[in-house]
Amino acid sequence: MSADRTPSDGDRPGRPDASPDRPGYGYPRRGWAALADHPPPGLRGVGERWRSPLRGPWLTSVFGLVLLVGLPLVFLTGLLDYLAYGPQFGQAFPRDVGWLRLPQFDWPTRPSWLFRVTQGLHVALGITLVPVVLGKLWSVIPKLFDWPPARSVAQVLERLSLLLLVGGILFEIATGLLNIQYAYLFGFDFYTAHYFGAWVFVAALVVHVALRLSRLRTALRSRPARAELAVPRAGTRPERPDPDGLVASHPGPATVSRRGALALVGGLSLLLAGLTVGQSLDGSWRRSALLLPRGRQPGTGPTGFPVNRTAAAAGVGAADTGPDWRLTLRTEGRQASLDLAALLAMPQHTARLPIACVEGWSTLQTWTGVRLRDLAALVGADRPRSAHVRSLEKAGLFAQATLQANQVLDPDSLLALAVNGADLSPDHGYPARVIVPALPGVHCTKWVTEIEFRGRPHA
Ligand SMILES: Nc1nc2c(c(=O)[nH]1)N[C@H]1C(S)=C(S)[C@@H](COP(=O)(O)O)O[C@H]1N2
Ligand SMILES: [Mo]
Repeated sequence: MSADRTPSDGDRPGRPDASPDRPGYGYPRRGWAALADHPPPGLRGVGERWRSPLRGPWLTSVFGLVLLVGLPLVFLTGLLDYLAYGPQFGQAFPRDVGWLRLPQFDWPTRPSWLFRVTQGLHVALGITLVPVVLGKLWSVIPKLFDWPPARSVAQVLERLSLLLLVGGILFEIATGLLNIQYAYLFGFDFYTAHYFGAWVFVAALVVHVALRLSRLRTALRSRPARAELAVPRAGTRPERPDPDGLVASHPGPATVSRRGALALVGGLSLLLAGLTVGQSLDGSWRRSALLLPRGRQPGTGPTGFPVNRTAAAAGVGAADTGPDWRLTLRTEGRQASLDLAALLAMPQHTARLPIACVEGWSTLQTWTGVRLRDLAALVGADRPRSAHVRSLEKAGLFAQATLQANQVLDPDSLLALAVNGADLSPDHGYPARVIVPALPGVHCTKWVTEIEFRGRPHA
């Protein structure tokens, strides 16, 4: 059904330039005012092209409210993930964040699923909100063609904040999605770009919310959600013209109801969530993670869980991990060298702990091995301040990692020699790998060859 009113531009609030009451109306205008009357050819009449009667403050505010709740959660879990990397050891990227430095604390080891949840939420919620972001952009698209581009200082500042807001969120989505697909197509460091991009976006979001929150509240109150969701397509009418010009000046007939539009966006979000969560769940769920190639089940048996980097890719061969393999333990002035038999002769401890990859996938497995604190005690480091772990892998960012004191001393922190009752497979780090509760997967070093305990033992 078509609109039951035919408003002209002159009726519309918020476009004073076109008002017949304006002094000088009807005469050719000069300077800035003339610019307003002469949009560039590509923009001429562009506002009229967007005629959906669904567009308006209410729909925009519904999307806005969802994002207002969801995006801060994505941001906060992102910051937590940064802190989990151990920025105090220079392990988080970007290393130097200037005055954006976050309060530093030792990332806890309990609950052991902490990083699994913060990182899983960051990635899954980020993906799930993509359709809502697109819905929100669709709902405000005529605003992006606002003309004249600069009407007042306030309008210029607002448009600038919108540029950072829209540009910021699209940049975060693009870099985030490429990263979890392991597609490093960009010529810059992902972590640095994603980190600073997030701050740019959040700064613009704060400005945007400060400017718009009261309008969001008014718009949501203008149409009770329950009543609006009961309206079918045939009864769908445009909202009243609004000062922001979201409502089309010549709305066309509704091709879908507002509830239909919301169901479409919500349905797409659920679909994306459904294709994502499997990467954080064990069992047959994992097979549903169609969007996340690395989070899927690589095989069966005790070592049939995802592999980040294979032994072959890491350049670790059978010769390195055979009978000549030794674990070197170091601390100030002391050193010990153990072969696999010596490690297996030490007290073995079993713990059920997750590996949670920064790219979003995670898995819970049962690990058996020697406690890190027992290894520290072996070289007299009863209370080390940190431990530096090195892999047989020669190059690469993940060939080493530094652990905090609490991560060394936790009774479930292991140099694992077995998983689910079987020897580690070559791809999972044979003969020995680190596994620590709540530690990002990236620091669970595989093919360990040396651990150096640092910091004076306390008296
Ligand atoms: N030496 C070494 N250890 C490593 C890595 C690596 O590339 N090299 N990848 C890390 C990452 S990013 C993750 S998520 C876990 C994955 O462990 P898995 O491959 O056994 O599942 O191993 C970690 N340990
Ligand atoms: Mo990882």
